[in-house]
Amino acid sequence: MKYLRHTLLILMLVASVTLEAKPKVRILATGGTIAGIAGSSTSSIYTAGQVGVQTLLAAVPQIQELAEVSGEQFANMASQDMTDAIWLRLAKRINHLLEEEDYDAVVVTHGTDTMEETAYFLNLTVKSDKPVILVGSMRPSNSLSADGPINLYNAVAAAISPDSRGMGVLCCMNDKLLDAKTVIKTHTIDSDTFEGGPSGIIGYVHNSRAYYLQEPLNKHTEDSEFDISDLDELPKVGIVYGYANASPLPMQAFVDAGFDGIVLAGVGDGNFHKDVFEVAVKAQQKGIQIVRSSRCPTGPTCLDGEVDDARYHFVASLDLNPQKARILLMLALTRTRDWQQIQQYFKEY
Ligand code: DAS
Repeated sequence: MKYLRHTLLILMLVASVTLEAKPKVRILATGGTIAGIAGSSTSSIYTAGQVGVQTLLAAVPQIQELAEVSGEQFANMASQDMTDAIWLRLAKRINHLLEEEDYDAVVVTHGTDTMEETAYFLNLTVKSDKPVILVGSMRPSNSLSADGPINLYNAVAAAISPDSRGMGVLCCMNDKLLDAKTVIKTHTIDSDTFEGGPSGIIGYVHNSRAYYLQEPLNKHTEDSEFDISDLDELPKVGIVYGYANASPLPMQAFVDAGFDGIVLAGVGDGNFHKDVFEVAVKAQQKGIQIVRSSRCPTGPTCLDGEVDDARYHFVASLDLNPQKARILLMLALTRTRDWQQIQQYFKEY
């Protein structure tokens, strides 16, 4: 009898250790190529946002060894159709999952076309230091050597890695971890398309673990002062592309449409054609905030380079490209119209 009691005690101890609670990870599926279907396994002609979250999870059963993973079909779209309204709903859902439903991390499956923008928007609006990781793929789900399954597995592996906490919102693609501020899609079709700009990748995933090389320098997530909890819409901000002999019509159209802000994807260090410049000065005088950014893929848009920003009350985007400058300007305009305070936000975020 004594032997039986000892054996039972040992079995219970072993069971308690092996059944140690796994981290709870929620997968929010929004569509993209990772959920895309091509005409055949070797075709690159496909439709994004066709496969449901449960199918995505079924393709990677190994994920269940990492964490207690559950899926939620948040949307199923091509991310070129992403909207500000969906961003607001997504940020609120993530905040609720992390703060009210006590999930340990959230992974968002997403199209690659606007993944960098969604990541940066969430970087400024998620109010938790728990990992939030966006993941996609460059090949459709039924492709020969589809990259979605391993990307999804790696994203969950990174999401449960203790070192991922406090890193801000990340993207996980092709074994790389990229931070929300610097991540950029650099190639239209290459599976290694995501890069981290001049500062490079923030880390990588190898053998089911995340390894970090650096930390974000900018404010993000729970240190962010932007609160979207009571917002149902965002200020209207458009982007105007700069080029030789540029027409002022696009910028004038935004002014006439009553936009709250306009970002210029300028040439060089955020410069614009004199005809466009005239419209920008008048727009700023009407209270439409102008932000100078650049079409150059790397390098800062500096304050007072060839443009006297202080004189015209323009803001320089510093290290943010046009698509991310638009996001920060939208959120800044939910708090202030003061150009100097907005410029300070561009220094901090
Ligand atoms: N159109 C692309 C998108 O949904 C497909 C992809 O690359 O995910 O972003």
